[in-house]
Amino acid sequence: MPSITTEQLEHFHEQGYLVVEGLLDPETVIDPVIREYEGVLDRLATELHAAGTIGSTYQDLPFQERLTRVYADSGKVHAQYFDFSLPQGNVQPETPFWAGPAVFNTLVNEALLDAVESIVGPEIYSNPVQHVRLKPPERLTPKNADTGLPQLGLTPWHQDNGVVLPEADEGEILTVWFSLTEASERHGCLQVLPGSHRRGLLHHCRRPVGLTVVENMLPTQTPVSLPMQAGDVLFLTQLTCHSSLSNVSDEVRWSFDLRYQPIGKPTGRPAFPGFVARSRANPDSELRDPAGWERLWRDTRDRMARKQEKGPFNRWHVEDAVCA
Ligand SMILES: O=C(O)CCC(=O)C(=O)O
Ligand SMILES: [Fe+2]
Repeated sequence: MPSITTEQLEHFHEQGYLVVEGLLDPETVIDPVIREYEGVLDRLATELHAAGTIGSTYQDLPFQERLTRVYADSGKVHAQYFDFSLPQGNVQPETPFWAGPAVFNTLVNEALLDAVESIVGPEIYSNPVQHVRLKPPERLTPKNADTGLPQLGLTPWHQDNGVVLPEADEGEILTVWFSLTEASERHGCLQVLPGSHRRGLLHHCRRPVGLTVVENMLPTQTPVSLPMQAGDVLFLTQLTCHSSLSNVSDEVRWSFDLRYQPIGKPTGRPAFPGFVARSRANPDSELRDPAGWERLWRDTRDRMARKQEKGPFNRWHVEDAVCA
């Protein structure tokens, strides 16, 4: 059942974003995900220790501190190890990813899909553009040797339509972002430019911090910060300009960003696998098996590794004149 009120829906369409507080239950939805990732971190720490890359497995530390120490000690942010997506190039047969059952259960969570249904309609496809982002305290995050920037820091201003292929331009892809822990400004929460979704797709350029709206095209209004608690959910249109701040706290900012769209439309990332998350018209087509979802990603990894697929994954080119 659609669960967003008319006022909330109006806000979403007017402003290009909407925060729904307390949509996900921390105890029954978020805690199982946290427990699942504790196992993933344990495996990473054990592997790195066995390879002599880190001096301890730090097994007595709580998750956030353990993650930060493992990253710092190994000099590397192992983001791909935790992500439920694949890299956009150089995929290998052993490229790690995590598409576990607790993660899958959040993707098909009823309360979440009810809210998504309010915006996307009753035929809902899980678009494969999705990430877990474990953003460690910036002062403890290993730096990129070439740029001197933290290996995982702020996210620069962009529109999500800018990070996919033009095949998705005519459709509606909804971004769903939530944090598993507190995401205050100090933790590096999201920021939006309200109403920026009305300006169409802006030109993006590849910068050292990532793909970003070309500086002189970004609307000059004051950004709105969106501090959120675990269980609050943010919805963004595919054209809303957004970014995230640096994590200047002592804790990890731990978020999921997911995408949903109407069934049957291009996803903008055809190399990766989506699935039917909800279909009122054809409930039998819904994917309900977490192992089946994991297999979709494993098969995709094997195919991409075998064929050495290279993309493209977006439409922007380094040589674009406006990026000079
Ligand atoms: O979590 C972040 O820092 C950025 C998230 C984002 O850009 C997105 O969810 O589309
Ligand atoms: Fe984004």
